[in-house]
Amino acid sequence: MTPLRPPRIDLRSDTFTLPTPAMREAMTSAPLGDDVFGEDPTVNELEALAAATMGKEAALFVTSGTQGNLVSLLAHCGRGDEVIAGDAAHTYIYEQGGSAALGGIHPRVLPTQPDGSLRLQDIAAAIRDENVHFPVSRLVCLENTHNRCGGTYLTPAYTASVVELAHAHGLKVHIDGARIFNAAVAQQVDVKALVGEADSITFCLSKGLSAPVGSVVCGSEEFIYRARRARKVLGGGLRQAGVLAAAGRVALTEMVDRLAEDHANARLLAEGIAGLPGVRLDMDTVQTNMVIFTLNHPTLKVGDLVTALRGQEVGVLAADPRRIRAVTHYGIERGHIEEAIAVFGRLLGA
Ligand code: TLP
Repeated sequence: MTPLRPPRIDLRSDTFTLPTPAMREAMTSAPLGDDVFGEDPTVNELEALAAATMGKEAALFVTSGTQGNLVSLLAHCGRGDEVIAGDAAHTYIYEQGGSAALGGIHPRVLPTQPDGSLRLQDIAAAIRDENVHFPVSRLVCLENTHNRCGGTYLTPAYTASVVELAHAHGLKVHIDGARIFNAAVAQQVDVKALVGEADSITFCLSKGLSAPVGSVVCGSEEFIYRARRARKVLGGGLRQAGVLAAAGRVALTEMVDRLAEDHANARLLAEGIAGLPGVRLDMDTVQTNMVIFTLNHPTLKVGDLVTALRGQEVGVLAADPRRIRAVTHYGIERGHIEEAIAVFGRLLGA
């Protein structure tokens, strides 16, 4: 098998970011211990920093965004409980239905709006009354920024209104905030305002923030205790995880503000390709570090264009059979975007 080689201009995802020199340095010198026993000082430090950053009591370092969402759902819900989520949510589409498969949690999906939100009236209508026939409505799950909607963000006011509605009916709220810092930087608000009174949040260190591995779940002490138990049964109890947490600490302290560059580059890319033959791109969706467009070209299908771009050292992903996604991140400079726009232009016959 030919070994896989990444494209030089890799816009497939911000998960492809490599650790910074400061992260590598921090990883080699981090004090370590056994984290299953709570004795890794670097993990403890990262968790305390993450909790304070999100305005929550406690935090838990986990291996990935998928694991963070799963342990959160397992900590909030029991078997037969129901989670209300969008039909385009990452937790619903891309996480193997883990909460149903492993936790017996029933998904109740609502139409995801083009901006990534769920309509308040849809949520209200989905909350079930007490009835022997029904599952128990337990949790609402939001996603900020929204992956399949093209990196659109939710505002503090919207999130607060969902939390208010959910809490009034005794439901909890979890935020899949894999890219919550992109949402904060784009809106120039403190990330705490985006989390507000939501009961839990997962955010990723290994996407735009460029750490090699890891995500963090934040919530109350009591919630994090249950999430920690769920992580252990999933085999996610790591030992000297401080080597990873050290990079995560650098991610949180040094890599947030520069996300604005990624947003400017995404905008540049979107403006550069929006007028090309076959490209249908709604500029209103280009709010953070993603560009998603529909391809309706006379000769090229999505798969053809993805392959042809790859042949010219530009990596993108098919979001679905009709749409292509490009993501900007650390390591992608303005010059790369200009090159990518030129390649798009040549291939689409502009
Ligand atoms: N998303 C990945 C892959 O699914 C394709 C990507 O490249 O965008 N929540 C959201 C909103 C996400 O976008 C992702 C990753 C996750 C959760 C899961 O994170 P990981 O990959 O760390 O399990």
